[in-house]
Amino acid sequence: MARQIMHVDLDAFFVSVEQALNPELQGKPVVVGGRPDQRSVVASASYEAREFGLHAGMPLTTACRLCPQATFIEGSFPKYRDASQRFMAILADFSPYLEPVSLDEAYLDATGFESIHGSIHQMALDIKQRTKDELGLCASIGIASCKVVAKIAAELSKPDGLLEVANGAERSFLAPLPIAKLPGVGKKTERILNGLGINTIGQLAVTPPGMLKSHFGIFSKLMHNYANGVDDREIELPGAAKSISRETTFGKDTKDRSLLKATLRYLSERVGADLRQRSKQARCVTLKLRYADFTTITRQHTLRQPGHTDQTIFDTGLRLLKAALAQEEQPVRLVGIGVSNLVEPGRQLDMLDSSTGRQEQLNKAIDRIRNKYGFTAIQTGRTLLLKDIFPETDGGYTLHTPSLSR
Ligand code: TTP
Ligand code: MG
Repeated sequence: MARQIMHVDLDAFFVSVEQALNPELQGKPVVVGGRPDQRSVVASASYEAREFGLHAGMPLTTACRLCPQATFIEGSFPKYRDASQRFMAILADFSPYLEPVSLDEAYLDATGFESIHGSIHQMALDIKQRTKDELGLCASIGIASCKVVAKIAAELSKPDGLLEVANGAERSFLAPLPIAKLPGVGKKTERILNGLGINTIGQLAVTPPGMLKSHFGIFSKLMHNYANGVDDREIELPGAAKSISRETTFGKDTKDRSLLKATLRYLSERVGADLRQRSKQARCVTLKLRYADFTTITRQHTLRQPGHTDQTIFDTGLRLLKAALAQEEQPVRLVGIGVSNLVEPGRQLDMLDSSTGRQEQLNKAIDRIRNKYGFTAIQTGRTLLLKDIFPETDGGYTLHTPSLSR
């Protein structure tokens, strides 16, 4: 079944909060950012001010020249934070699958919610009504089968808009739009694409990603997918870790390959255990190395299939480690391994591969024993070496620095 993703974004947020608190400002050109004589830029412009060409990021001096009759307000962050919290609380009443993206913007998964509200369209109208009644603010909403299309729909619907893109109509909806409408396409990317004769999202959609690879590297595939309305990103609930990593600084800088490998194995097992504890799979593995002179490098590899076994993390990390060491003479001061781009476990092609299936079974058994008796209850071949080298670490507990980044 197709998902129903909503993107909700408040119109002229900072300005609208000021207008809600001071009705005299309503319907007028208003700018939040500072006084016109300040060397600052426009943070938010009312839609009335936008008619004079004002927009976020414009120097206030320019804004004042274009629209001297506007009211310029310095703004106060606590007011906006308060409004934002109340806005998110309203959204949370509608769906627990809520991902706040910024102060005035959130994604919501509304799949299957039509039975509660009559339709998803009605649900969006209800959200808009409550936001208006309780906060005096206007929300624009895009509804589509994925995040990127919902976001673009919300943006196009502004102000006070509601735009629904039917499942299956994503490509034809996106096709005529200029590429700058695609999230992530900034001025520089736009220039490069225009240089290649690509001006619309539709033209980008039919350009083979291989043709863009020399310009945009790994992002070419992502751009291609987005341009085709393909985006399988899930709603990320706050508090869900975006990445999991562990690292170790050696007591003494080292070039000892066995020690580096053993440490990498140990760290991979810790990361793998964390990942499985959270019932996640990772698409990306990152190796971090700091050399004796403190130069720090990271090397990343995207897995063909998302994985969560210790072996997958370790094997990938080891390949990256070998490649990095081949290019550097210096001893290593720190080694770290991390996983990111975390996804819910889905049906996996790799499960058909019996060696992966066996690894999963093995990890399950090890996790069970470790959960009961502690992480060090089981030492795998490589990490046993660490016990001799760092006896004081009890096989590891003081050795690692866990890090969950959000
Ligand atoms: P936006 O949602 O980008 O802008 P907006 O809400 O003012 O207008 P729109 O109707 O187009 O959504 O950003 C939300 C708030 O974030 C905005 O009101 C002010 C703040 N902001 C800045 O402080 N600096 C900036 O450069 C931008 C773009 C926004
Ligand atoms: Mg906004």
